[in-house]
Amino acid sequence: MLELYHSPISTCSQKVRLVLAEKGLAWTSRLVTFADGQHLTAEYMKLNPNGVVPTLVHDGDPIVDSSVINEYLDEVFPDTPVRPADAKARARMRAWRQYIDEVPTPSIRVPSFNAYFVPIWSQMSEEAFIAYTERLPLRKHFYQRMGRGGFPQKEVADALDRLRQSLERMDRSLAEGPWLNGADYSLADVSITPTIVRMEDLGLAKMWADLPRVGDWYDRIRARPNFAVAYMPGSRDLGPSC
Ligand SMILES: N[C@@H](CCC(=O)N[C@@H](CS)C(=O)NCC(=O)O)C(=O)O
Repeated sequence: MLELYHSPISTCSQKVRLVLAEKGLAWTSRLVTFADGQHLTAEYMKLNPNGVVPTLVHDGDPIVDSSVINEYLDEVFPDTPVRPADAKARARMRAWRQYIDEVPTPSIRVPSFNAYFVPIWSQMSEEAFIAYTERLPLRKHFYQRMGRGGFPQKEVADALDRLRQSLERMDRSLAEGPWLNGADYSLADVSITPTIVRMEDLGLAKMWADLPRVGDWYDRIRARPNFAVAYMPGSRDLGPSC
């Protein structure tokens, strides 16, 4: 039995839902509401000591981190593979995943948090905000750097610069396409999809207007059957996100 602790709006949860849908796996939804602090309860932190979503529970055993969960799902449920069979192609896919986890994924949080979280934090007292951040096992300093007023303009500009670099890298790779890692849809495409969707939702789609291969890839990503399933109602609503 597969249970997924997740949130509709969470980009990391979207990554895992894309793979579950691609493979046509049945799973039980365990919604975690950030606004209620459900990700920080002692009970949830037993499953995921990082206090973040998603967490997959398979036959009672928790597996954490969206990239790890996705590889696990492909290992345990090999039908409709999302990793290439060839070892070198698989290494290239993992290099993509590593780059995506290191560069665009943390970068999108900067404009995303400013847009979605600041309206909430700005209504909190400084003491309440600091007290909240002290409870965060993974992001305490990240939140404190952001502060109740959001990230400064320079930090937003740097994040957008890194996102542009990622788009250019995608564009070069897609020349050999049709998918990011070559012939087949893979975890490389899955890993970057939520960042591109979030960019669109933040009004940043113009950043790939001069990169038609990225636009074409995104059209094909949205047309895949797993997309509509993974982007369940609420996935793209404005509100607390990450
Ligand atoms: N590396 C982790 C990161 C998970 C993560 O950052 N999850 C966000 C949602 S996308 C979260 O739960 N944030 C809660 C918070 O910021 O307090 C993964 O990929 O699963």
